[in-house]
Amino acid sequence: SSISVPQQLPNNTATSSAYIPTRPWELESTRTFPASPSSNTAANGNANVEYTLFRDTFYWCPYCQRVQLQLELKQIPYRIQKINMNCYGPKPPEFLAKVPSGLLPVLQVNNNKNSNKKPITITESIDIMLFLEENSPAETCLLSAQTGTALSSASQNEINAFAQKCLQAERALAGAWLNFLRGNGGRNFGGRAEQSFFQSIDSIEKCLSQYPSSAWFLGGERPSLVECVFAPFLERVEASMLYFRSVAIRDECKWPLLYKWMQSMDDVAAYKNSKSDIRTHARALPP
Ligand SMILES: N[C@@H](CCC(=O)N[C@@H](CS)C(=O)NCC(=O)O)C(=O)O
Repeated sequence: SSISVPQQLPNNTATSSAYIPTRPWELESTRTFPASPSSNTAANGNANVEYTLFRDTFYWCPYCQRVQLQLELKQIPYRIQKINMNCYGPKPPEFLAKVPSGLLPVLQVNNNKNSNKKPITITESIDIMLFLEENSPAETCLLSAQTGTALSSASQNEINAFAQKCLQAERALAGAWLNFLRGNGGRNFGGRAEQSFFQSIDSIEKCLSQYPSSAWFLGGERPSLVECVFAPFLERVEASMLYFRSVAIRDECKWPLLYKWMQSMDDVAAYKNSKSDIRTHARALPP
């Protein structure tokens, strides 16, 4: 039996319904949300959009993905400006003038009330995310007692402290993962790097046990800021561990809460739209 391969792709891919991308924000540079009260932008105009997110041209960067996921979950309108990562090509001088390090993501606040309407520029994904939490309507808050305590009686301070703990577990995972993937010429099985990697997954499982009846880190019914931070890295960890180490982190017996989290995350439309695939991640991140 042979696999049939189309001889030629349709040349009108832009209008063929089979080729409409599922990522709404890639179609245009300004993303608005019909149901969002702050979506009062003129028909095709960019003028009133408060936020510009500078992110990498081909949507590989996990730090950019976490910020964009947050904007999507909060339904905050934003404009995207794509900037090359160094591996694709040069960055525009105007961008480098704003951000000498050249690191992405960058959030530009276009009409900031506190800076005489001069645009301000924020770097570092977590700083951007905390800024967005502080400067958006309370009902969209992804760190609020409402999100966090639907199933508990924790105070906002307790939630913030627990969120911090989760974010530390995320950084520990990122470090342990890259060590296991890349360190020691790839001969890491059975060694310290492998052990630390599994310990970092155990810590995540432990964080998820804080609110065991909810799929989410902070409890409640909606994904939180912690989900936005974790998802892009867990996606890459899952891919590269399967591809290069034959390790499945999505394992219902070993890490049932992480399993439930990953399955639930895959049902979140905003996340699904941002997700890449195992092979792309593996090829982008060889050991
Ligand atoms: N700590 C930074 C890390 C950002 C970062 O490392 N970004 C990489 C892309 S994943 C980057 O812009 N590198 C420069 C380049 O590749 O051009 C953050 O959280 O925002």
